[in-house]
Amino acid sequence: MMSEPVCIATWSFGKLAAEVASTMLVAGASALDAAVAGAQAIEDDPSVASVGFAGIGNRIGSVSLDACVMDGRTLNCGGVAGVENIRHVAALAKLVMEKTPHLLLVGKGAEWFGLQNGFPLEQLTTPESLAEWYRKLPVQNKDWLGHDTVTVLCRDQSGSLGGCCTTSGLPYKLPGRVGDSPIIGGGLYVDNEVGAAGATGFGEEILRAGGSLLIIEHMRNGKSPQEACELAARRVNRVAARRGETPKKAAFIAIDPQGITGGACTVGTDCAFAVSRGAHVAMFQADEISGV
Ligand code: SD4
Repeated sequence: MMSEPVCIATWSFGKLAAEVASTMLVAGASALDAAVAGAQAIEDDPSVASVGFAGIGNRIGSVSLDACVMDGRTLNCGGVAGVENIRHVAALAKLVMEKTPHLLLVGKGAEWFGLQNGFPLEQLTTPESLAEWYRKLPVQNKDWLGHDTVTVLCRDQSGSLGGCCTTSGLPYKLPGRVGDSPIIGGGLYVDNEVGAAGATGFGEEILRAGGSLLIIEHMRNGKSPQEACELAARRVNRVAARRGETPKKAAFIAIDPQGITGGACTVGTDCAFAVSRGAHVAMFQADEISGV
């Protein structure tokens, strides 16, 4: 029996990712291919200052991209981190998955691998993105600065799950800093037996709390996608409370093999997400969770 294609993607620009992914899913594409194509539309959009081309730079003004992908059918996965001259890092992560025995390539090694496989090397800053970087330099990462990663989770017509997470990471991060987004189990985890989950927000806190794999394991133990995302947000709150800190912004999305979706975030994260069913895309607001 054919499954209804479903996609869930983070933030308001997730709408474009869901539109692109759902068009592909309806045409019969695999969940992973659709997720990567959806994410790539955001990587290509210079008006999104937190993903791909024209992302906001690190402390020294370089754009440094992170991404990963995972196929829920095979548990095949791959990631790249600290990539400074290739824009389509989601596709590059997929190639790491397909063509190497490794899961994660970083920096110059990832760029060399991309170059060997036909990815063009390019300048990822634009005059506008550099001007924006300079304008916000005085506040740096003391504030959120609207910095948002796109995580795209899909279920295809065969009922299989696939996902992708791509970002330019926290703005003004130290050179070499890597967050949760390219880490399998951090920014993304996909397992057809259970579901798919992804994260956005402060990577340090997402990883400290256990990341996306935490959501998958809650679902494996019987929680719904919504309950599991709420538990992850609570865990972020709890970890922060133990450390005497205010919880930082973090949001989680998930989908199960039946196509049921969920989304939750810490208070003040204000995270919208897009869900497509068939070709229809609708926007939702992640529930803000204050408890621990
Ligand atoms: C990171 N998690 O590098 C990413 C940033 C992000 O929404 O998700 N922003 O920590």
